[in-house]
Amino acid sequence: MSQEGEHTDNFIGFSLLADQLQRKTVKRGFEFTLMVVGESGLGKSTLVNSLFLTDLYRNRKLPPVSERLAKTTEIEKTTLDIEENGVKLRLTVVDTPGFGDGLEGSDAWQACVKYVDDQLGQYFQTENSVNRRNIVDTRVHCCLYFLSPYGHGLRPLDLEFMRRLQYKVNLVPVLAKADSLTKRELIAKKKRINAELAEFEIELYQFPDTDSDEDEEFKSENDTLRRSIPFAVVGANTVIEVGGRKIRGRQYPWGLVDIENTEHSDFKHLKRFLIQTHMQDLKDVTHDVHYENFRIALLKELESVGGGGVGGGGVGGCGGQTAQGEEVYEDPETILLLQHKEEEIKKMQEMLNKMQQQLAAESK
Ligand SMILES: Nc1nc2c(ncn2[C@@H]2O[C@H](COP(=O)(O)OP(=O)(O)OP(=O)(O)O)[C@@H](O)[C@H]2O)c(=O)[nH]1
Ligand SMILES: [Mg+2]
Repeated sequence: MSQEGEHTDNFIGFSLLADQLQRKTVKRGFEFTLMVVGESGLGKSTLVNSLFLTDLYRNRKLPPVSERLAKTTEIEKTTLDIEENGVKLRLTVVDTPGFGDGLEGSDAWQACVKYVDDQLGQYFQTENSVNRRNIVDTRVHCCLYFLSPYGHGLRPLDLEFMRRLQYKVNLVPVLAKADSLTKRELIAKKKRINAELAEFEIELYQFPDTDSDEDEEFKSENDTLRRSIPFAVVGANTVIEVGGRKIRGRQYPWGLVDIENTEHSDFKHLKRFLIQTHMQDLKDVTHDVHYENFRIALLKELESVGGGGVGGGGVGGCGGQTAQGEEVYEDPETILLLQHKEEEIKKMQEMLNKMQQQLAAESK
């Protein structure tokens, strides 16, 4: 559908979403939240800038590159209201601080998991309040997980992170800084990553199966996108003019990498996947699967808390069952997980109290 020339600086492409949507949604607007997670320095901030922000900042004065590329130190949420061909999109990008190869792993994942959980909890709260006509959906609809191009496959921290997030959010892995790999290395690395993701049973976002009556073009594009996982990306904030055409790219002594050129990276596939072809499905899966799991687990926990004890259900789908019968845990990871669950239950209890107060106030 999108041809050369269409991906100019002032066209993002989400208005093509219209055919996925009902008229009412188009009129009211569309909310979408994307989160980026991964090791420090892999180009998360640069990529979100390349994907959306530079498009949207085109009329504004940009701070110097050095300022824009500062290390991210806290969770940064940027919301942009954009309108294209009469379709409104409220896009939120959640940029998270990267973690290093030190030992701060558990702190790093806790902040991200908490962010995702808080949004699910907030949605639950508003959905259950009297005034629920204008629910603002801040849930994370997609989490891009950045993998290093330098290591051999997945790192322990990558596995840890993805395990914590897999049942809470649509996880989509990306292979960062693809320009540092040759084509052959890239293919080998993708293969290895996919094999390891399967071996460790990491639950990624599942592309929907295409129906036999669906458009051939759509089917083949869905397959291309599915096969691109992990999307090999190159980010760049620099706009370079080549032959009168402005492109976003990285300049090297040996040549130029045009990030939107599908020969160089999957950047364009990723952009299309996110804001054109699969945005609606990412939202549906968030609501029907991740939110539903969270809601059911929360209700179960609240029920058991109300019944005088805390059960051992998987809150928010952290995965796995706790042992039945004797509760003796020696494994530090299990102890940590239980502590985390206890904190979650406490948080839910607080949320329930707040909701009850709110309901009481509203019914007055
Ligand atoms: N070669 C190459 N360099 C990149 C790419 N993307 C970003 N960079 C560079 O990598 C450095 C780090 O980029 P950031 O976008 O700040 O990385 P980050 O993941 O947000 O880092 P933290 O905020 O610390 O988590 C910058 O100097 C970027 O210019 C890429 O695709 N290829
Ligand atoms: Mg950053």
